[in-house]
Order: sequence, then structure tokens, then C-alpha cells
Amino acid sequence: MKSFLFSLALISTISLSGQSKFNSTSIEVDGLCGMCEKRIENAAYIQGVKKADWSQETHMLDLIYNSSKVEESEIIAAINEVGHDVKDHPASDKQYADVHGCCRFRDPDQRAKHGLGEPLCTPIKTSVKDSSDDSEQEL
Ligand SMILES: [Cu+2]
Repeated sequence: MKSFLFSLALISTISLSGQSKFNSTSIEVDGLCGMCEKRIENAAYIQGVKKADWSQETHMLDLIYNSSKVEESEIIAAINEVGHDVKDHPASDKQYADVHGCCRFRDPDQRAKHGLGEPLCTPIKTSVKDSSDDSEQEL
């Protein structure tokens, strides 16, 4: 009986480890503040994601997800959808446009306020006129 229980426990352990396909990874996501943190984490919690934890200090998003249910590219797409840039995967300007005013992480002034340097991704160029910038330049 003992050996039967033991083999039963062994089998269930093996089958559990066979089923769990949890990947853990960290990806860099651009953002500024606590609001960004909530937005990024909420976006990343799609089906199959077990853990999504973004650090305001390091900008790293720690992820644990079930690779049989969701792919990393889907999580990245969900983060882009709420306007945040992921390393090598910038949000479109249209997606970024919906980001709250105080969370404009591509804005050099906002970055300076939060003690941040260069944006993670070079913003995609749009047809926005440069004339307003030129007129404001001091010579
Ligand atoms: Cu923010």
C-alpha cells in the first residue's frame, strides 16, 4: 500500500511538471509613474499571465506566463495597445496618443521631471510639423 501511494504521488508529480509550462522573463517597458505601473500591469494581465510586475525604478516588467496559453508577443502587443513602448516594440503614435497627459513618457520635459534620460524607443516619426519647435528655439 505504501509503495502504491508513493508511486501515485510520483505519477502526479511527473504529470504536474509535464503540464506546467510557465515561463518567466523580464522585458523593458517605458513609463514614468505609478499610473503607468497600473496601466502596464493591467494591460499585461491577459489570459495565461500569472504575474506581471513593473518597476518604476528599473522599468523592467517581470512576467510569469503559461506558454501553452499565451505568447510573449501577445503580452507585448497588449502593452503597446495601452500606449506603452516595449524595448524594440514601440507603440504606434495612435496608441501612444491615448496615454494620460502626466504619463507622456516620450516627452523630454516629463522625463526630466522623473529623472529619466533617453526614451526606450525612438518615437515613430509622424507628419507633425516642426515649425512650432523652430519658432520656439532661442538663438
Ligand atoms: Cu504614468
